Amino acid sequence: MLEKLVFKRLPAVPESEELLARAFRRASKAAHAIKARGRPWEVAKQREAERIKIMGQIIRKALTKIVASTPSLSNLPPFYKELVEALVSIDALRKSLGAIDGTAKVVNKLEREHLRKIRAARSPAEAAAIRRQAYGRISSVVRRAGGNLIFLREAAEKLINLPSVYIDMSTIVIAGYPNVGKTTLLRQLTGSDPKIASYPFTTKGLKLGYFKRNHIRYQVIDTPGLFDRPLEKRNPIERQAIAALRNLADVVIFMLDPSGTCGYELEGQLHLLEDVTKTFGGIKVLAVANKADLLDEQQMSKVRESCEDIIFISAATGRGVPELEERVMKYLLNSPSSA
Ligand SMILES: Nc1nc2c(ncn2[C@@H]2O[C@H](COP(=O)(O)OP(=O)(O)OP(=O)(O)O)[C@@H](O)[C@H]2O)c(=O)[nH]1
Ligand SMILES: [Mg+2]
Repeated sequence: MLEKLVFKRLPAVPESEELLARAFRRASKAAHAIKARGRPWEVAKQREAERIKIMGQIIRKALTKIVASTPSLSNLPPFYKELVEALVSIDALRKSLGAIDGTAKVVNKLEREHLRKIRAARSPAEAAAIRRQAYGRISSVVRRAGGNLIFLREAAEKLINLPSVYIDMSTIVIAGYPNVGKTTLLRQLTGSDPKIASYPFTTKGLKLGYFKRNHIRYQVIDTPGLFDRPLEKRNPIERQAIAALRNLADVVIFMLDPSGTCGYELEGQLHLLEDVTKTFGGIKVLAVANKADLLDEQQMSKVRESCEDIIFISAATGRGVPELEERVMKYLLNSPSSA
């Protein structure tokens, strides 16, 4: 079963002043629309009541919509959980959503409380004073939630750009140091076309591509460059790569650049390879040396010394890529998860 997961249905989160301005505007419009029937001061009272009702309603609706349209955090598949954690922190997200939910409830309470008072008001002036008091109290409650609204808005902006992945599709993850040619290989394997550049950190999020073999689709995930360092030192961009490796990879293409044109020594790259192989114990890691078009005999034998199984390719020219693909397919077709 294929399951494509998306974060595309996130709410547009307004800032507190924006929300208040919208509520004031709508409330005043609604009050004017009331037909003048009955004694003038009864009409005035009705108008004040309408303003409180509509103001409260607009705010409550906006706030509960934010909470309701955020995907349930407890039911997220592990990959997305790790991704959300890396980018925004699940705990902070939960707290903010809780606070917004609480604000909606307080607004509801204030609305009802002041509507009751308006009903008992004895003059238009008194009704207007009560309405002003309601506006003031509701406004300050909404302003107090302003920080949470900004946090949720920024979180939504980050999450909405997350890729949709097929959780259950056979998946190849390309990993390695920055600037070694990972994205160039994604393009060779799948024809997808994300940005490639001659400097590190070009890829800042996960990039996806697909290819078909014998009517079966395979998912290829290109990841941001990783350095050789412990997880707790990794930044949110690197942690997306880790989330893909840990949760989605059936096989990893670990790319080395022995030419040094990436800007990093081979030693650090080999150490990262060892670390990735150890950390994700159950997953097959294929070591690939890229930029073969630039390598001399000495550079090649230096890599062979450290990894006997190394596959030489040139992602840029395509040399060696079909052989790499064969190795990947052979592994995927024989792996237990392909059953
Ligand atoms: N000569 C040569 N250059 C290559 C080869 N593969 C990639 N490059 C170049 O290496 C540079 C980096 O390529 P990318 O594919 O962006 O590398 P990346 O690993 O995705 O980089 P980040 O996303 O920054 O981690 C680009 O200038 C590519 O054109 C290759 O096989 N041979
Ligand atoms: Mg890249």
